[in-house]
Amino acid sequence: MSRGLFITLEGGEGAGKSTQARLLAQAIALRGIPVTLTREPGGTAGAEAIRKLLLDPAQQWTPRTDALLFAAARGEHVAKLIEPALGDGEWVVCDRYIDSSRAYQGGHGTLSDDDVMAMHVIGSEGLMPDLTFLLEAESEAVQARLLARDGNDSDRIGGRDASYHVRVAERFREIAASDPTRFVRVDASGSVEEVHARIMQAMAARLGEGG
Ligand code: T5A
Repeated sequence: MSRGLFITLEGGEGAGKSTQARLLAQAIALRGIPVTLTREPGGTAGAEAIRKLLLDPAQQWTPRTDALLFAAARGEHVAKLIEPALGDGEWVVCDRYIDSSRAYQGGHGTLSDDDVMAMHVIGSEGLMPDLTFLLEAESEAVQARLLARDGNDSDRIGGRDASYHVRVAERFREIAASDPTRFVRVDASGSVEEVHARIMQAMAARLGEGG
């Protein structure tokens, strides 16, 4: 049995990753390919418990603890869900993965990209996706989406100021530029259906549908 394809979706808050991950997994399943849809932080009971700690606004983790907790959650997720599924020949569609840690925890402030990748090697044996979609949308469109969904509520990380998110978007672009074979940058503006169509266009070759 051949190993499954590991696909991740990345980008800032409200770019539409969860929506597009769900649609992509449905499209893959419709073609008769076994697929697991999952997310980070989370995906297993233990990693979901760590997610609660990470997104609790009452906690003030240091940047190092923060990065270690994300790496620990990922380690559980990879060992107990992602790796077994890929080994069984299933495709895995994951809403955020290591590139989120590189963009949010690494590359600026306390930890370098190398630090984050070193934690990834220890926590998850360095497992990298085969294909990563970076969803990029204008911040005005994203704000409107999040306001419509959440009102004024937001989690600890999503609640940070605009300049923080600009830096994160910049980091994502740098990371994508450093690995153009793995990354596909997707214009995430427009309707849900339009964005899905762009992703499916980029998936065509992988699905054996030409294009
Ligand atoms: N984090 C995560 C790290 O710091 N390091 C890490 O290693 C990891 C893994 C996760 C937080 O943790 C941080 C990053 C995050 O801050 P989360 O709640 O999972 O927290 O946050 P997000 O992943 O950003 O989830 P969001 O739900 O906020 O964003 P999505 O998934 O990009 O957007 P989605 O699909 O939920 O859509 C948001 C809203 O917009 C609508 C949807 O219906 C929804 O209401 N929508 C659209 N509306 C109009 N047009 C479209 N094209 C639309 N697409 C979606």
